[in-house]
Amino acid sequence: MSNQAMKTLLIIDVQNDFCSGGALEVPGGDQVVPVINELIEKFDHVIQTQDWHPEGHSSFASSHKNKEPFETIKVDYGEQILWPDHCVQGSRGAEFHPELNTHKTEVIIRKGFRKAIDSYSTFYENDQQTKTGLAGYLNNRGITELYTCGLATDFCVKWSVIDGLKEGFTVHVIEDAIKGIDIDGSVNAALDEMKSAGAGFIASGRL
Ligand code: VGL
Ligand code: ZN
Repeated sequence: MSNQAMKTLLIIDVQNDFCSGGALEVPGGDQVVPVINELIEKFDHVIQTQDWHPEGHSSFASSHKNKEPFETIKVDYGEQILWPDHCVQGSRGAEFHPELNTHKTEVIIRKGFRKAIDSYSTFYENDQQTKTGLAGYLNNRGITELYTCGLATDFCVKWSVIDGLKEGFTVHVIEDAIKGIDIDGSVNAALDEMKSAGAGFIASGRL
């Protein structure tokens, strides 16, 4: 099969908790939904990720004494930002946005399901070592090129893009199909980091 026929869309974490009214609302998060629904039609293969935490996950501020959301703590694998409880396994907040078209999705990679470790990237958990299996899956199917979209630009999108490049994939970011949380300029920093790592940027209208 030609490369062109393997064009793959990777949709990151378009879940209720990251959309309006959600526990970890990304400003304008819902706006990516119609853009992504149109994009899906233009791709041969669609993969989704789903943030999927057990109750009491170590990334939740509520799991730590005297900690508030958005404070940072030191853990074995470095620094961890503490979040409001979000994307709890089986909860409505963990479900995909009801208007997102998921029919074409071939595989859903769930992440963050180990209590002691967070996972922003859909390739490795936050220790930067434990693999999710996505690279193996893609290699197995001969998929070499990914077009990335979804939430949040400065966390799960950024780390998925950077680690995808590290794993040897060609990675494009669909610039009008991502939205970020933006903590102290983290969206602009993420865009710079993804560019320096070798990601291509493209507008959805050009696909
Ligand atoms: C995310 C923070 C915590 C994301 C997930 O999807 O970007 N951010 N969990
Ligand atoms: Zn999370």
